[in-house]
Amino acid sequence: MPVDPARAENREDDRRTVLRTLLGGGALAGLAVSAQLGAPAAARAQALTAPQAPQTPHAPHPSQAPGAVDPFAVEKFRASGTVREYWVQADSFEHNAVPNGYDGMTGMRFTAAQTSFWAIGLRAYTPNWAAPLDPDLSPQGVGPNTGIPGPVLRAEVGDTIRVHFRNNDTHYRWPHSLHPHGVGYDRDNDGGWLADEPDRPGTAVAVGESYTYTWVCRPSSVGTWPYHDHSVPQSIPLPDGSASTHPRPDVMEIGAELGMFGIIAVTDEQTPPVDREFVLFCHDASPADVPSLAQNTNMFNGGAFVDNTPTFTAKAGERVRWRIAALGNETHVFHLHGHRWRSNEGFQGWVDSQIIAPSTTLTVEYTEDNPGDWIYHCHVTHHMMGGMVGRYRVTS
Ligand SMILES: [Cu+2]
Repeated sequence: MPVDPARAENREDDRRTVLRTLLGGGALAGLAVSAQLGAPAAARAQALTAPQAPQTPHAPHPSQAPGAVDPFAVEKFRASGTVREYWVQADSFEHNAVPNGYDGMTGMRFTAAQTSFWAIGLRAYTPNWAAPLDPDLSPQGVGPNTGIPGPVLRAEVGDTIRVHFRNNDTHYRWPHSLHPHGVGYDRDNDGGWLADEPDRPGTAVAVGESYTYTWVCRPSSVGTWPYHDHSVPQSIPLPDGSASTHPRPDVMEIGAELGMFGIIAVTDEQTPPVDREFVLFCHDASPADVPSLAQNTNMFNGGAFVDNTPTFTAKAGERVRWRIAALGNETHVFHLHGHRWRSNEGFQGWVDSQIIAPSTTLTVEYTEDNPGDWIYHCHVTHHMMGGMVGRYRVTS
């Protein structure tokens, strides 16, 4: 039976809604207990069980609980009428992941030749790709717009995101595409290339060509999502100019390994406003795929090691949100010194480290209360040594 993508998406949304309902505190479990025990007993039971409320053993299945959402309900896209238009271009450029040549954590030094490669980044432009947009690091902004990561694509639930994408990869001259996560789209707006159907629209945009993607923001689209190149697999020739002799020389999503990715941020009326929003992309490139690199390079936003990765800043009292995404071959642990926040997924509670795997995301929120010079890093040792360390500077 063919799978209706809209229906599959609806299920995912409703699961999240159920989770949110459960997370909303002990209210749901409390209601269930009241129904079974009568009011005074229920009050005692709730007092005893309050800290473990979501684990109450006699709670009905979430889909049967009062106020819960039917996990099989079909979600409707209700258009707000707002179209968020972005002009995005893939540009190729020489990129050094360690411009200061120094790992400030271990003291090791690198030459530019060891840490440089030809990257492909995504930049936001004025209409018709006339001029790159200025950087905007505000919570509503596109970000640094340096190419790695690509611009933050922002929208509200009900909005349509329209991305006019142009391939200006004049170095590799490969076809490219944009594939989004989290939003609604049909197959002509998916961007995922398959050898089975190589001519599907929008999956292999040739150099010099353009394609317009249309994505809709359903209630299930709220949150932080990645988008990235998902076009034809390719390989970079070895330094002597020869092709790899590996039986599968071509690398899937090599465009994303070289920098073609960014974050989609979808908000609704429940999304709290913040004073600072940090966009952090975790990604890696290996000498096996990118032969000019001397070692596995583990990057935050295209940089490796402190002062090459972003230095984020905040003031005590500010509401801070990190939107974090990962792509590549590795699973990471985001750790921030001096801070804790409430996990809104997986383990429910206070955390200071959270696992993030390729194509998953984290939305970390807290009120800043700890002035000082801190670091954030991946807590996988080899990834720290590969560059995944950055600074976070909090002033009072
Ligand atoms: Cu890691």
